[in-house]
Amino acid sequence: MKFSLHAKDLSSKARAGELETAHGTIQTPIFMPVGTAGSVKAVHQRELKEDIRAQIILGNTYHLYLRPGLDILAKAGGLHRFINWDRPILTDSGGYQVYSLASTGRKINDEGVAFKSHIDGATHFFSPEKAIDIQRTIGADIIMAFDECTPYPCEYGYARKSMDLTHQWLDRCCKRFDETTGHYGFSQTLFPIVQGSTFKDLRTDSARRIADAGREGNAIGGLSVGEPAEVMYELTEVVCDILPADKPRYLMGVGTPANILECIALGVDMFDCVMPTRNARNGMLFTTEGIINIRNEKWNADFSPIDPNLPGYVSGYYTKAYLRHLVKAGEMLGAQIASIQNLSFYLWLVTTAREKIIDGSFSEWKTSILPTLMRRL
Ligand code: PRF
Repeated sequence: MKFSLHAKDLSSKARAGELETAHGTIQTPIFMPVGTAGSVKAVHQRELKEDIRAQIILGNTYHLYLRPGLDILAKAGGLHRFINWDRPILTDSGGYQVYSLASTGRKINDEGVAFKSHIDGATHFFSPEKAIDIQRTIGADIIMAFDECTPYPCEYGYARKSMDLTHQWLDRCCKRFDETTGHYGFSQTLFPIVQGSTFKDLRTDSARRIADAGREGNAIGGLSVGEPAEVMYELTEVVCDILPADKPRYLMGVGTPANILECIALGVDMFDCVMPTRNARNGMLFTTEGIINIRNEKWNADFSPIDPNLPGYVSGYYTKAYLRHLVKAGEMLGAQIASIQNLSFYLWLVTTAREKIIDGSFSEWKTSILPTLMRRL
């Protein structure tokens, strides 16, 4: 993997770069649509490429390991081949999903985490070594270290203990990763994850420790878990200022359009979040003109396009009134159109941010566009 910086904003810490992987080059800052179980919900791979212009998607170790399972993924020749996606993929390690999805009957110790499958209740065990082995078999370009994501709020004592455990697990992840090779003839890279809850001193310690691991990219976890946005920005800034500038920084599970622009301004290069797809399925649309609840009565005879300013096909082709009808009627096409709209918007957002960083107008653009993007229509 190779990361190169192409431009830096003068009035913020925003950067525009390029990340080369075995499955192609990603232009940063980038948003990565979440394809949890081998599918970005309600969206075809062709739409992801051609309409949404996704450059990299995410998969989840936890889900893929439980279903379809490693046997099938190995037989398919890895996740890229299984799902027919030839662009980059990143997999999360399971360190977060084990906490958010398998919360009952979970037992954590130094060795790893025992948890019950949310599908059939069967008990499984993830260790740092196992999380690496599984991600070798899944075969994503970028794989994540096994961590513990603390909840919010979190007591200082627990946050410190948990962070230390994440650091110990990182050493084990790195060792396993460096002792093994990719299964499918291309190389993978491992990103470690900063933790430390909402405590500046812990975040500082963790960021130094993660930087010292000397991997090709670094991630920030444990944020956007319920803390106020200002707290998230403050800690993101503390961490970004410590993580090496010449490597990509990935802020996990973030966020709203405002969160993304603010964190780009702090030096974050990569984002993922279920918000565009999950909210789409509930009828909440992100558009270049503001946020729309398409279930609202006011759209019932609005025959204007969903979003006239986006380049993708669905945004200009379908009307708000038609999409409202589909969503109200529970038609599956409603979820499809809304998901494509929201992801097109998120990719437009980061692509435009990148253009503005390069042409030197990012900060002014951010300030002028945010009220429009976040207003409720
Ligand atoms: N750790 C991992 N994945 C994550 C997170 C984390 O802390 C978050 C927190 N926002 C989202 N996804 N492994």
